[in-house]
Amino acid sequence: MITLYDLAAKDPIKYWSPNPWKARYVLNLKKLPYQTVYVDFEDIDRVIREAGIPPSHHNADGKPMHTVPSIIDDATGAAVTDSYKIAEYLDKQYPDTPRAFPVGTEALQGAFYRYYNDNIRELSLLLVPSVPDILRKEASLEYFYRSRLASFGKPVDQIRPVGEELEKLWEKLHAVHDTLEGWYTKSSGSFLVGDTPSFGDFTLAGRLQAMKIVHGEDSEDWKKLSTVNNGRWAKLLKDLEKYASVEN
Ligand SMILES: N[C@@H](CCC(=O)N[C@@H](CS)C(=O)NCC(=O)O)C(=O)O
Repeated sequence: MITLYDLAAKDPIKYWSPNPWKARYVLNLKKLPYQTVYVDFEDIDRVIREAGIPPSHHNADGKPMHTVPSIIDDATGAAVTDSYKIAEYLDKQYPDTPRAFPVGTEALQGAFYRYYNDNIRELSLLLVPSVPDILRKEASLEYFYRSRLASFGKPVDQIRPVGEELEKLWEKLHAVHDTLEGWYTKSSGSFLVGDTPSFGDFTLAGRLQAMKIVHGEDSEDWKKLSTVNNGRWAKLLKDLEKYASVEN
């Protein structure tokens, strides 16, 4: 059995966090049996470390940091962290299952991932201020406010841009999605690689899911994102629905 470590949220939301979403999509694509452990923000570093999973990165001050998603695979004893590495591990370990990185697309996946992550950062200026609404514990809120003040340099409730700055942010986000739309239009199917869902689609969908779940389906932010590019991104989530279950 594989154990997936994911971020907790208060009822009725179960899972929402963009990076764990990618691992969940991959596990569902492969139909591998797994269980999910939901961890509150303030416990992530300790719980993942105590589970024997390596750090995903080091803080600016050199402190090793543990993050979700992480997995432990009882069948092999492997402990893997980072959504990309988890997908690579599962492709290698379970070669008879559908691949997150279809053969021959590895370079494309890497380039797509790099472009997306480098250009979508500003989306977090919309996402982060709304995250406190869905956390389930007081301690999580305290941790979240403290850690985001350190990383964003301002209090969480001042992160969301307003007025002209908000307009500029949306212009940038639309431009990024226009580029993605251009690439998807060239595909022979509805996914990045024709009719085959792959890690690139999951990367995008993970962030879209987070926006939709954290802000809510009726929110202005989700309406904006889900209607640009002729509704392509809402359709992408729909097309991936069968890989979006909590557990298989
Ligand atoms: N590059 C990593 C990023 C993982 C990451 O940043 N995870 C966040 C949740 S989406 C986390 O665990 N944060 C812990 C914290 O903020 O303390 C991946 O793709 O898995």
